[in-house]
Amino acid sequence: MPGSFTFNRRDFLSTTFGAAAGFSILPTGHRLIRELLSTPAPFSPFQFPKDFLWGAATASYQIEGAWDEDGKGESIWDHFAHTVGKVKGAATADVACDSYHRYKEDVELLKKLNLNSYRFSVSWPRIQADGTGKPNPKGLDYYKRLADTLLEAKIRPLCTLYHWDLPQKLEEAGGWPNRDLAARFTEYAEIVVRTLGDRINHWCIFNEPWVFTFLGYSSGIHAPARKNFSDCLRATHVVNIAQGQAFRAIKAINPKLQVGNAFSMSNCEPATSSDADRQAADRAHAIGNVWFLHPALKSEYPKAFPGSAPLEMMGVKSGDMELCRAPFDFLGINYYRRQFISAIAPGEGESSTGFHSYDATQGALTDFAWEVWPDSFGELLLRISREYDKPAIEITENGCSYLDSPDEAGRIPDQRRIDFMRGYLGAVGHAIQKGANIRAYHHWSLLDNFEWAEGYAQRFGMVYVDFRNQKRTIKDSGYWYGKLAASGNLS
Ligand code: GBH
Repeated sequence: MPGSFTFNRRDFLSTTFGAAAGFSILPTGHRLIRELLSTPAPFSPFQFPKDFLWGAATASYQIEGAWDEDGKGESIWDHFAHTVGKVKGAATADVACDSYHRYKEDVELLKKLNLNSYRFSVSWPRIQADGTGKPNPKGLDYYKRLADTLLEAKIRPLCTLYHWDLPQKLEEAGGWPNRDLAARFTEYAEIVVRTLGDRINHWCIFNEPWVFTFLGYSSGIHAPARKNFSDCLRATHVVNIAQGQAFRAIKAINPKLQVGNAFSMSNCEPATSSDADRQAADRAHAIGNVWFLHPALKSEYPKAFPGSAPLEMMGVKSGDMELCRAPFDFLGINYYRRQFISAIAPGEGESSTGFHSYDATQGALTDFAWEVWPDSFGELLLRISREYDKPAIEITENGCSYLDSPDEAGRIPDQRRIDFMRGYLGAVGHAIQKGANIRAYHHWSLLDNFEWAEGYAQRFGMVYVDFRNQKRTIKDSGYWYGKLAASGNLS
């Protein structure tokens, strides 16, 4: 009944929350789940192309530490972690992996793993403590040194301009729902690219805009911990504008620079074969996967609601959609797990709006209780490839948390991570065979690190970090991945 649809804030909240944090669990034995069971495709060996890039990814706040050194300002994540009750175990990233001081050791690790691409991010408050004004030369120097060390090691730097550490002062000025942020961000992007664009050719503008807008401004489980739905929607629009403006600003500095973004994506699988569930899954895909991609490539919001998008609530003005345009040179995709999507909430009956999102639990679960289901990754990659005309794709993140720690001999036998990587890289190979143009894979993460609201309770690294003394030890999965990177032969 699209004609009679009116935008209902409460419905939307409940549905988007489900998708946001994976809060809903489909009850075991619920009739929906039985229709979903599919058999995983058998693994098939794959020889990756010679020029395929093998990488690892990290982010400034999660690894750097040195939170107030050399003129760095406070970020919303410093503020959040320093607030009682926000992060598990009262953990902070004041020190984290201390990569601000140990970056050379970390580049050595990348070399040992035979990797030729490293995705890292720049901390905005290191460059502009308050988010405006003159750049801090010491902050810029750090990233110059890091980039030069990578280049000497023949590792391609892939630099993300924003991986969630907004200067706290800008949050106090209204944060991402404030339209001024688009200009502030563009100015910051220009500073970084003017300084580092001579040595870094590949850029991601934002990391996971969906996550930092929805979890930061709507569900509040991430910094800046606001719980205001219309603020969140406004933030998504400002971020879309910022994305377009930063894209043009970078190209104006040097049109040869390759500019992309890192989108969080999750295969949205209808809970049953009913039309209602299929449509719900399409809406979940529109909001969760392409809300920041569609405006960039098509100058319009995707069809996420039974009616049209709540443009007024989002603060969309005439001419804005042109500002959002960003014809990316490549799409970065961060992929972790699929979601089951239903139009029906168990026990609640039919929902005329939105969708309900459930964590799938058919496959094995990681220690973060995320389902391992590689086929869903291949499907998502082929869908994006099909719907956006075969763009160049880089996997900018993919990984899993397992808590394996050193045995008596000091070795870390994390076979489950090896199985995960083998499965998910198999899915990448499968998608390439079917015509997707995928040129790089970055494992999340190089190091065990500060996992946001989870603190140090999750370990995503191929390298174990002993946070008592900062000792790094390559896990078995790291050695396995290193061999694969050298041969390109997944078997
Ligand atoms: C990516 O986020 C991030 O880019 C990276 O920084 C992070 O370390 C990595 O993945 C691993 O998480 O949804 O209920 O499980 C992925 C999105 C958002 C997933 C927060 C974990 C925690 C709450 N992440 N979410 S829940």
